[in-house]
Amino acid sequence: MILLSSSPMILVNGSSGCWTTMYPGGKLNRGLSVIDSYKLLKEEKELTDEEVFLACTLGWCIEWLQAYFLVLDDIMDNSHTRRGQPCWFRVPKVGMIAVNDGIILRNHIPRILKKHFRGKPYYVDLLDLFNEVEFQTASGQMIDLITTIEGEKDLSKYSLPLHHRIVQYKTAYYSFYIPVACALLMSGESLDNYTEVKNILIEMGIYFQVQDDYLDCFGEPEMIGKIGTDIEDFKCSWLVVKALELCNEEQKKLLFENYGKDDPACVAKVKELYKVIKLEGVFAEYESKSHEKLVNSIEAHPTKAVQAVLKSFLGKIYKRQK
Ligand code: DMA
Ligand code: MG
Ligand code: MG
Ligand code: MG
Repeated sequence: MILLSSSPMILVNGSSGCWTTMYPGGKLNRGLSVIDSYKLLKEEKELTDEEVFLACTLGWCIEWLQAYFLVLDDIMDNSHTRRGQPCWFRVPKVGMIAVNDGIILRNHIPRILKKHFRGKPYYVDLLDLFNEVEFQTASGQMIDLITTIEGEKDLSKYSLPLHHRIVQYKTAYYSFYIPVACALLMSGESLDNYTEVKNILIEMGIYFQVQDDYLDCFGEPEMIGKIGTDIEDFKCSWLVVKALELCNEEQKKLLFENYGKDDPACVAKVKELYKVIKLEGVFAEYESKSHEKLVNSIEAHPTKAVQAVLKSFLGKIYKRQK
């Protein structure tokens, strides 16, 4: 497998056995954030070629982590498309070999770290960071999945605190905390001194997953590159949690009867109900309030360089359409 850090083109020796050129079609936000954050932490100083290379390498490690999670997430969520193409496990020659491909993607991380960071004073901290974040994400995925087990589905258990716990673990650490943590370690910082920054990044991650839940239902598949499955999958999505808060008894009955059914007519009824209770407007309000709260927390941070890192991250996701 060859990584070209300067372009989003990757050569992959996939399970089909031949060398193919893949255009991943992902936004690479997580990976690019390492280099962006590192540049901002260095303020005016010009980066050396080695620094650029190492920051890109860590960026690619995060993209590999993301690819591994997504390949497996699409199997578990029974999804159809990803990044505008069929999910990897839907490719006929691949099928469940995708599970092993996911493991191979994941195994590249410690191998890349060993190759390029073994001699660095922060090597052990990097390994520990990737292990810890993988564990947090897998724990989030576990809570996300066990609430949807057949025979144990119970909409009355869905609440904002449960949603908060799921998305904090399944999304925030690997999407928001790890890119900045990598840049901080490369700058020689100790992560113990950055708990406030971590908390802001986790809040940003929660906001990002609420957007993901919103786009699952209201986004354009051509734009987001995937077809939503949260309603069919009985997911504890921000939308259903809000709907439960806003529905009258009759509407609640409709939700209980139609949510989590793999039937287009049931899905359509749920989407119609979301329109009737004006969830799009509720989301728009949540979006601007969250943004305001995040900006206030960022501006309360004492260092300008750290503020710049957080603002740049927030700017990339505010009102995103994909
Ligand atoms: C994503 O949750 C979490 C991980 C760890 C991949 P999701 O299933 O809502 O993501 P997507 O909407 O991209 O399938
Ligand atoms: Mg999914
Ligand atoms: Mg999922
Ligand atoms: Mg989703």
